[in-house]
Formats: sequence, C-alpha cells, structure tokens
Amino acid sequence: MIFMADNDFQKAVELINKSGNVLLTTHIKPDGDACGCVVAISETLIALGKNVKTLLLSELPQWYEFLFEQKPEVVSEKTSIDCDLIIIVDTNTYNQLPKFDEYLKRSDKPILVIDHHVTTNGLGNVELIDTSAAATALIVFDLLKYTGWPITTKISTALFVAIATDTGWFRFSNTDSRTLKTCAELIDAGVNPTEIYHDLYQNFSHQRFKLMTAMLNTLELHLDGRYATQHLSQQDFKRAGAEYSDTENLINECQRIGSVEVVALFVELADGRIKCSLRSSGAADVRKIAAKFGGGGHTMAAAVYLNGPLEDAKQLIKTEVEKQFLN
Ligand SMILES: [Mn+2]
Repeated sequence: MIFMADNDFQKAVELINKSGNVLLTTHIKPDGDACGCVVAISETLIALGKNVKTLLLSELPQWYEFLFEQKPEVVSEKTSIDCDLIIIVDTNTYNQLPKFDEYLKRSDKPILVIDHHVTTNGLGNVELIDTSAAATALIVFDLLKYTGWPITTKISTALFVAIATDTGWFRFSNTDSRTLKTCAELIDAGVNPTEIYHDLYQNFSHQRFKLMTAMLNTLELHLDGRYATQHLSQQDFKRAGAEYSDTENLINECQRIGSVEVVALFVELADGRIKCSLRSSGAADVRKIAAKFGGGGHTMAAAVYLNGPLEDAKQLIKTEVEKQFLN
C-alpha cells in the first residue's frame, strides 16, 4: 500500500498549471473507471481554460456513451498528438497502452499518471498512485478536494460511475468506508444513483443479452464446484451480432452460484488468441495466476492473453487454480 503525500498532489497541480494543451488517455478496452476519470479530468481541465484532447486506444463501449458530450477520438494512423502534458489514468503499464506506447517512449513531454494498480512500469514524471483506492476515481476526487477545483454534477456523475463500476455496484470486497464516504459526497454534489443504475445495468442491447445467454450455456463447474468456467467463441459473437466490448462484467454472472470461489471467462479473439479474465472471491490470488503467463491485475480480478486452442488455455488455468486451492 502506498500513501500519497500532499506533496504529490502539489506536484501534479504544478504540472497542470503550467500546461496549456493536455492529452488525456487511459488503458485499452476502457472500463467505467477509465471512462469516468477521463470525463471528470477533461471537464476539470476545460473549466481551467486548457485545451484537452481525449484519446481512447479502443472503441468506447456503448453503455458509457452517456458520460460523454461527444464521442472521444479513437487512436489511428491519422491521430496527431500536439500537447505539453500527457495525463494517463487507470493504468501505468506500456502493454495496456498499445499504439500509444511507442509514442510515449519517444516523447519528451511531462507525464502525469493517476492509477490504483499494483502492476507498474513507472511511466509518469509525477505519479498519483494509491493501490488501496477501490477505483482511480477516488484519487481523482482527492485531487479535486485538495485543489478546490469545482465538482460539477457532470464531474460527480462521472466519478460515481467510475467508483460504482470498479466496485461492482458496491458489492466487491474493495468497497470500503472511503468508497462510500466519497460517494455520499458525490451524491451531495448532484449525483442521481437510481438514474445511473438504470443507465449502467438496465440498458443492455438485445445483442449483448444474446451474447450473455450464449456464455451462460457454456458454464462448467470444476474442483467441487469452487471453480467455474465459461467461454465465448468468435461464432458466438457473430450469432449474437455482438462486439468484444459487450463482454464487460458478464464474467460476474456465475458468481451467483453459492459454491463458486473463482471464475474464469475465456474469450476467443479474432487473431485466435484467448483472453482469459479471472475473478476471485478471495480463495485464490488470481493476479498471481495471470502474472504466471504474462498478465496482470488485482488479487480479486485479473486477466491474461493465452494461446489457443481454447481447451489448452482452459487446462492451463485450471491447473493453476487447483494449485492455489491446495495451498
Ligand atoms: Mn480502475
């Protein structure tokens, strides 16, 4: 656990104050924390009179569109990067920043990183890292409180979405008093949790729902029901008419089964690799499992890319889960 000093906030403020053109980005496959932080920071910087360019490294999932006034640019060959400060949120590793990592390595612009992950490449000249924070949005909130920069309804909504999604609507074990106290303050600043719940969780497209039912039909229980696996093939996506981004959070569905302690979702990618996402209720450290094959994440939630075919990938992970259960 790393505790930040006011000194770190001051250094971040100094970087922001002397910048005019800010490039803001986050990890590939942006989740709610990534999107919420990007919106909150961009709104704040615009209010401070800065030019802000938000650059995503893959498509914005449709269910976070309501946070954005206009769709942010997705990186391509045409992307021009002209800035005097780069801000990276919710990651601090090159492999989470494909198509941007090469630029970063060449760039001499100052970099501010705001993140809560343990895995780090130390990308920032100034870093606000707090691995005890349930979401990066909690650090962004602390920065806003430190500076006294206004927290508008739009900003508070973006931060609330970030925190709510990274805590699985306040049911994961990272939900602590700091999380709820911050959310209470965000509600006082204008957030409407009922509307947000609807926008986030009662807003599936028919295609996404079809993808979920396909996934549920692949459920297998292993190791006395303690380990559950599910998978999705390229065919499943085609049949449902769904996108990769439609998989977000679907992994959590089978944690409704009482005996299940560890869950894996294997998704076949277009290039034949398998993306394996892992969730744990605490019985196993899934970050260690992912790290063994070059992945990363948290104790309770991690991910790794594996070679196909699917059955090989499944066997690899099952062996590791079993080892952890035996310990
Ligand atoms: Mn996060």
